[in-house]
Amino acid sequence: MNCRGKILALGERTHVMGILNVTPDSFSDAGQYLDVQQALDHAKLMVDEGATLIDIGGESSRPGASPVSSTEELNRVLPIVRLVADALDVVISIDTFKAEVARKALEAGAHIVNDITALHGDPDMVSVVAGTEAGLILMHMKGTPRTMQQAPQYEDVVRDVCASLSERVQYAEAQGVAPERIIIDPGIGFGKTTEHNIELLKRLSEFRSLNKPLLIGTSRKSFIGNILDLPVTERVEGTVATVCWAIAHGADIIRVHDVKANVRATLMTDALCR
Ligand code: 8Y7
Repeated sequence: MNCRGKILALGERTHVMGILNVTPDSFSDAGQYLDVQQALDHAKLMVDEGATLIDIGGESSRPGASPVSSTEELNRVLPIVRLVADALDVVISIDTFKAEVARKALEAGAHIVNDITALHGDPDMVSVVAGTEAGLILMHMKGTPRTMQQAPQYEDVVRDVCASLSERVQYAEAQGVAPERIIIDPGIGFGKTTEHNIELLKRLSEFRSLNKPLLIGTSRKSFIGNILDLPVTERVEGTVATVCWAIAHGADIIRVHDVKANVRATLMTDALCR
């Protein structure tokens, strides 16, 4: 996959995307990386540990989080996108659903747009992506971050999410996004109960029918906390278990906070299943 000149060799191995939150209220790294130097150090560490992508986000998508303006989001992410792009040989994704933030982040050196609304958040997003050679992650979410955990219901969660992603892929392609630059993601935890998340993972291989690279983000999420009865700081092993399972059932990219543990698990799982 070629994203604005940067090559991501998919299929041969699983790629690990390290999470770089630049929000004062993000749910597991609260306020730790607001400082740009600290953020760069954290990105460097993740790359040293084996991350081949860094996902930079300036707005918390935690359930119930309050929205931030484009200006505030840009103030948070742009300096860091620039620094990471200059200093590190890594694929940068910008976690935003705002077209203006995406456009400026791509200009500053990002390669992929990670849109958790799958182009529902901003009508201008699709043309920003189509007008560049950026990659696009289409993630499924039911509702909005504020409302998504209010008793989500599905007829068949896997079929519903598959159908929704398929429709979003068709829309993106019809609007000019290159088919080979689209990545899909079922959006673990976004408008899903613990049972829904487990069902999505159990039947993950059904997403292969969409013929797109598959990204999975389970890192430290509540369903792991619910099953293990552990707080967010104690979910690494649970996360690793889901990562190995996801790779064995078709994931191409995994999005995680704890890069070292998950890279080791990924290399081992790749040796067993690829
Ligand atoms: C995901 C994500 C988050 C995910 C993609 C968290 C931004 C919540 N989760 N993007 N973002 N997939 N593509 O717990 O699962 O990290 S934020």
